[in-house]
Amino acid sequence: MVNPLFDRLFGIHAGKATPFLHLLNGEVITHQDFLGMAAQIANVLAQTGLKPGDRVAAQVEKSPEALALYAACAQAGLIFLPLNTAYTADELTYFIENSGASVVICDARSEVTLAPIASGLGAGIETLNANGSGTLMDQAAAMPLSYATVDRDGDDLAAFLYTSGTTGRSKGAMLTQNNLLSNAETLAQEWRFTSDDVLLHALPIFHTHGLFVATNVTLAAGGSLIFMPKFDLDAVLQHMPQATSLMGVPTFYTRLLSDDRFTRELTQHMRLFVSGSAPLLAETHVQFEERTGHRILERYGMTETNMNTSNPFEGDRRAGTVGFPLPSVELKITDPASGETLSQGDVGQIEVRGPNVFKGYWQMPEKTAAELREDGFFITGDLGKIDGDGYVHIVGRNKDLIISGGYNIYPKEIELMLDDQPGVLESAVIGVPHPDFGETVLGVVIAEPGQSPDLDAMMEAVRQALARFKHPRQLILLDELPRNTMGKVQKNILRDQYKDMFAS
Ligand code: MLC
Ligand code: AMP
Repeated sequence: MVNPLFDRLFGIHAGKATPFLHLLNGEVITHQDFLGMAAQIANVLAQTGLKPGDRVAAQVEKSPEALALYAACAQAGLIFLPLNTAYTADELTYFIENSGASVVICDARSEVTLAPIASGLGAGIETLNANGSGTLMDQAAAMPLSYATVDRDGDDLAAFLYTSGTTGRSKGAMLTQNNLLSNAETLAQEWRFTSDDVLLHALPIFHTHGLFVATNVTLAAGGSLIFMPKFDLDAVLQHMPQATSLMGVPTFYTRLLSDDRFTRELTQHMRLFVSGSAPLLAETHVQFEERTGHRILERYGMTETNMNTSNPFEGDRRAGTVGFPLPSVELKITDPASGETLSQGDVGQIEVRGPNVFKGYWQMPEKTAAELREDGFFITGDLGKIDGDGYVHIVGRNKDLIISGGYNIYPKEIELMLDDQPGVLESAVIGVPHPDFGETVLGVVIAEPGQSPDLDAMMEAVRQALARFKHPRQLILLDELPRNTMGKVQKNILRDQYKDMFAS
């Protein structure tokens, strides 16, 4: 009777009255309390008729109950499908339909909009609000504090995370129990996590970084989380003296450095700062060390692969690099055209293989085949090189992607919308440097001959359809797009032209 993910991350803490979640109101939820909550939710889900392998779509605010829902899915053998709280009804409809979710769990405020969508797609609906209220926990309250853990194999699916694609259609990355577990255990060891660790948790829990890295690593080590609803600079500064570690996107670190209260003294009790999800500027790394004496540990990962590389815990954490492949992860640099492995030092596409690499995209065998080779290597779409000391450098992307504050935005999705608007001939969406978010979105629009598209109306159409973080900060009307002799739009020229648009 086994369920590797549940047993080794959650079940091992059964009966422990040790703290797991420190909430900002002073309340502490112990490992045992948390397991009880998860079991109650698992009972509710099972009673509503869900069977192992069914998908549970959740668009809920960050709360202990939302995290317990993840544990409940693991215990009941359900596939957890967390969704960004910024997604609009249009975006959600696609995810619910594509995944074939059996139940949608949402904030009560979204229920009016989502209930008809869910029922139209044959899914049930439950509510879970930021304060833990709602129909899910109302039912859970009457349930037993234990649940007979469902047997699962390490190769069984544990979660779907949707990632956008270069064609504008999101793909459900299928992650197995072993993908998540192997990575959590490796990272806990590599980063020397123990039960004494207290991690400042300010990331969202609907993405790999906040859910599978920050949470799973802490669980694997039996440590605890200072569980914050979101990254709030004042709260992070206030609680840092009680913490030992922080995981964040580069925006966390630039925001901390922008505040004079962030001092060496404030970080005295900290042993580790980890950065990832987007490139950390070497200058941020240097400034951080000057201010605090700590060297940020940068690592590299993605939704489909969890974490691939990490700078060393002991040893030189090199600015501008993402360190070495993790134990049991193979990484090679290949020629994008031929797929041949390149010589050391040459720039090419980064490919990875290991127990961390996902199973493929849900019901998209062609897209899976295009990115996941038969021999198990996954083509990341990132461009990089390995230097003489073995450090991996990410030097660019072979995919048209913008990363804003750690969120991925695929230009194609926005371009398709803009192209559909009245009077628009074509458009190009690019990422330009932004002091807070690293990159931000800029839309360039070309009018049909004799037309003058209404840019405000276009922005309104985008607002209705797409999550806030994907909205272009500005739309610009141009006469034509720069193209090469093959007729391909030269986005690099546009990026260069507008690179200082949002510079501080
Ligand atoms: C919020 N906004 C953003 C944004 N986050 N816009 C662009 N990019 C973002 N990342 C919007 C808000 O809705 C708001 O809209 C306005 O921008 C300003 O908001 P803010 O208050 O300044 O932002 P804040 O809420 O503080 O959020 C910023 C942030 C957050 C950086 C703290 O985005 C965040 O937590 N990012 C982490 C993302 C993450 O977990 N990525 C990991 C993916 S996994 P308005 O309407 O007020 O103008 C992965 C794999 C790996 O990549 O390797 O880890
Ligand atoms: P996501 O699809 O949200 O998981 O984002 C994954 C992408 O984030 C990767 O393919 C990289 O392009 C980028 N990324 C993650 N970590 C880093 C890092 N440390 N440096 C540069 N880019 C990163």
